[in-house]
Amino acid sequence: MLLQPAIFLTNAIATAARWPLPIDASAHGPSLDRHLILNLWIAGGLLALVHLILLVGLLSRRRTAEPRRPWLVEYLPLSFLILLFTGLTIQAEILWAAARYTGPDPAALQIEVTGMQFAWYFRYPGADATFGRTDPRLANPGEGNPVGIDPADPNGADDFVASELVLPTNHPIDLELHAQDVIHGFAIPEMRLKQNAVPGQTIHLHFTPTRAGKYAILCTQLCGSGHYRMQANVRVVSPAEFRAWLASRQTGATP
Ligand SMILES: [Cu+2]
Repeated sequence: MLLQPAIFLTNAIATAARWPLPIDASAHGPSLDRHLILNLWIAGGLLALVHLILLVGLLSRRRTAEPRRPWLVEYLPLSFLILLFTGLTIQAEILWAAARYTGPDPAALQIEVTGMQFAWYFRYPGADATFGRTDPRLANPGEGNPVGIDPADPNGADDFVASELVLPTNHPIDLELHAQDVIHGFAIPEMRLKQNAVPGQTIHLHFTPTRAGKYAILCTQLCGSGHYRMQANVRVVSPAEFRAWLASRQTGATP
């Protein structure tokens, strides 16, 4: 009867020991991982402590009419826990805000990300580094204009839209998130990024990829019947490869 819980516990410890986090491919990833692991250790330690106290209480079975020294057994630990969790929350908020509210590097590469049922599209501003106007009424994936670039705006003439996000290593990136229909969840586990794309809102997310490779971009919000296949790739390449890819796209050649 005790065999099943024992197997479960052994598996849980073995999984935790291997620590199956995805690899870290962004500059801000290690600080988020450190905070996550610190939280897990603290929560695990408190869980063990609570069960130890419960066990000691059950086994000792000492009863007194009035609790003695309540400040020592109640108020002091409670104050410590309030301080601890406030500190952890503030630190988590600082880490979260660093990718959003601190503002990107002025030299960051601007890319517009649009989520729609059921695909991600990535618009690059072209040689003029300026995005052209868009109009949702012009959006037509079947005619090669999935985000609705307005042909009347000259700034949009050199914009191009890719179905794969290509980024150079060690260069700051500023993503501008949009959603065309419903809420989509933009997530790249290896970049430690996760942010909802909300219709009618422009949400910025900035980061620096540090490791070349190909990683999956997921949608983490149940956005409709095709949600399961709403995926794209991010390909992080060397700056020279990125320049070559950009040049091939700007001249209209197939990458
Ligand atoms: Cu989606």
